[in-house]
Amino acid sequence: MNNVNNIDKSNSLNDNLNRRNILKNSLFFGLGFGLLNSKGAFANSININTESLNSENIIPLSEFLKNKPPFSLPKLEYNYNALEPNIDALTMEIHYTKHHKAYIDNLNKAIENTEFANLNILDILSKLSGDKKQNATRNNAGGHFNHSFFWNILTPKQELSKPTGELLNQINQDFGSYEKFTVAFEGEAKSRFGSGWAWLIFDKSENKLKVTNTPNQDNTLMGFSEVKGIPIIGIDVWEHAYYLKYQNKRADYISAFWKVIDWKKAENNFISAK
Ligand code: MN3
Repeated sequence: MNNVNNIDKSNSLNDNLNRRNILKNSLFFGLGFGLLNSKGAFANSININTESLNSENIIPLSEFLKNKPPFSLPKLEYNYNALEPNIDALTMEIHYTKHHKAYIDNLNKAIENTEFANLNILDILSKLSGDKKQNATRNNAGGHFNHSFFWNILTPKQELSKPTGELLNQINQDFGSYEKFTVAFEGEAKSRFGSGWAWLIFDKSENKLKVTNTPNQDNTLMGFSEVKGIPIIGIDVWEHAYYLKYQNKRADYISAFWKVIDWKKAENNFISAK
């Protein structure tokens, strides 16, 4: 199959129209808007991994929300070793080429001939009811979104060691200080029993940032999620995300995560989410 057909090749005017439609039709327009707008700065500041430019990797990571079924692995915009020593190259390679790829392949199989067959990833997530019959779609759609989001929020060349601007203001307002926020976020990441994710999310209904964690590949965009919100940053705390380098020391991996966050993208996510 030719995945080129799945990419929205519209010009900038159509892009703007599409964004307006997304804005009208989806509570989660902000996330896509932020991710799409952040592409330029991201791509300019890092090494493109040309080895990953095969036919399945033609969608830039920053545009993964534009991808439509059949889903494909978005192009990682840095080398596997680019996040060393905080995240090691072998973990990155296996995590991206094996784990993330498997979620995508299994998602494509799970949605065949179902109500989800022609939906983009955000619509799939929002339509999940929690019914057990949807478990394959739930696990693999979550896996695809979460990993795409995670790769995109990481940077090999961190320009800001902590949030600034509007995001910092809101963090100060909702958590008291940046330091108190990091303690709360790390608490979510450390206390997630077994496999899952920890998140900083924006709850639009309460106009508030929150930290939370989700089991397995669940996230706060899923229709049935008790805690709902638009992800601003998130960390994968499955053992496959850190075990080769950190073994049982999840806390050390979480500490290292702060050194590879792209806070400009996080702020873009926040501004768009509002
Ligand atoms: Mn993972």
